[in-house]
Amino acid sequence: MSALDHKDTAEKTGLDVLQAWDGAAIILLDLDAFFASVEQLDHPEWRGKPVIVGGDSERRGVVSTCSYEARTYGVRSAMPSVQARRLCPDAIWTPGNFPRYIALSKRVMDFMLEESPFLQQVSIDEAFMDISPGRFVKDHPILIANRIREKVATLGITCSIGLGTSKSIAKVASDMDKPNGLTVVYPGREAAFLAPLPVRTMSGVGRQAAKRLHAYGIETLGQMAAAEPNILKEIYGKNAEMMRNRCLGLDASPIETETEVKSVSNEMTFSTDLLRRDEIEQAVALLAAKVGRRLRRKQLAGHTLSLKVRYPDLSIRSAQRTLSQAVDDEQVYTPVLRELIDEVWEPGCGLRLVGVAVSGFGQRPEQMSLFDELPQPASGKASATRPPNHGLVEATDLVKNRFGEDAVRFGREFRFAERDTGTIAQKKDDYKDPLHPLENH
Ligand code: TTP
Ligand code: MG
Repeated sequence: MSALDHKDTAEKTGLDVLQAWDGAAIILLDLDAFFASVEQLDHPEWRGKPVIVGGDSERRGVVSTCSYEARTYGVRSAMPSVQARRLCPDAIWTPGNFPRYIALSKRVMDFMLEESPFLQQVSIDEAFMDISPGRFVKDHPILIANRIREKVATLGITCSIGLGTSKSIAKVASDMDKPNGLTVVYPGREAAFLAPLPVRTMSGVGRQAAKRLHAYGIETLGQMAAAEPNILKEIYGKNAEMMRNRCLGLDASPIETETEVKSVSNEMTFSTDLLRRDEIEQAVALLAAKVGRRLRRKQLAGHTLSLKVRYPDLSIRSAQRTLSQAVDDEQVYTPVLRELIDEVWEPGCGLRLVGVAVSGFGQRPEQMSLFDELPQPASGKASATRPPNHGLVEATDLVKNRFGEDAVRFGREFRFAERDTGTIAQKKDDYKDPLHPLENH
């Protein structure tokens, strides 16, 4: 049975009596041409036209994404803007509006959470969710998927959903009928669904792996599932059997609802390099405050402080310090970060970027150093070190929670507000493939 048959099944089942769903049910929702669709929503005059969200071609920018109209000209994500301009000279260009994309993304995730608590968001526009019929979820998975699609449509954008018994099936299925499609792979149909598809369709089969598979005449996932063990071993090492299982639709990787936070960080790139120590200290203090606020919001306190800088030649240096007590208050840790400046910077050097991170949330080191006089937490999660005037930070947090990020700003924040470049920097994590501890192999 081909993928299209499954699509038909999905469409028909909306009307007919639904076939019982026996087993796990996982969906992957992916918004269609996300940033570009939001731009077309917000600028009605751009609808039906090629729209490109991306960086300036004069400044060696790249395409973030583009509308489906622009895709017909061959424009793609991550393409150099110069090339995109050549392919589609009449396109409408926009640098994008990241806060707006985040707000809409959050609305979509909230719609999903109305259906099941087992959500794993993997990028700004993509999330897995476990909707296996059971204790938390009562309705048929197809009803749930359609309900989510309808709610997303009320926002003025569309999504595509893949539904199957595992994450890898849901992921492959979500791509089969874009935009605005629902592709269902019923339990027991996994291997047949995957068999005719090109190997590249599967998470974990990158360009290099595909090349090597092609050299053995392996073009489809069915052929890959039936490949000689040695071939998969040569390409995937100890992950060979896991990959074979994936090709058979036997992937068992669970939904990871709580992506464990490993560090909280913030960085700024400056339109003109920072040259003076006082400027660098101010940048560090501003970033430290932002990180502190996020730590407190997440109720995290960490032991390790990191300072990262990038020089005009784009090289990076960083320095770390581990404290005996967990910290979440910038009044406590900014002085330490200031000391770290000397480890990464010398007078006369320009800095293009400064970054601050707090990590080490779990550990409780034996050794006391910086805050020897403070009591160690007795047990459980490390509690944070608090200075006498911690109340000021808490009061500021409260006002910002209520009235927004700009409600309270210290003098130092104004000085830098106009200097960062305002580029839309997506966290690398946003693109990580949730299924692939394999890509590095
Ligand atoms: P994708 O889901 O990969 O792309 P998309 O939503 O634009 O298109 P599709 O219909 O094929 O799903 O990425 C989601 C958003 O992330 C995308 O709208 C823009 C952003 N993005 C980048 O900024 N750079 C990139 O290289 C990619 C792939 C995405
Ligand atoms: Mg998308």
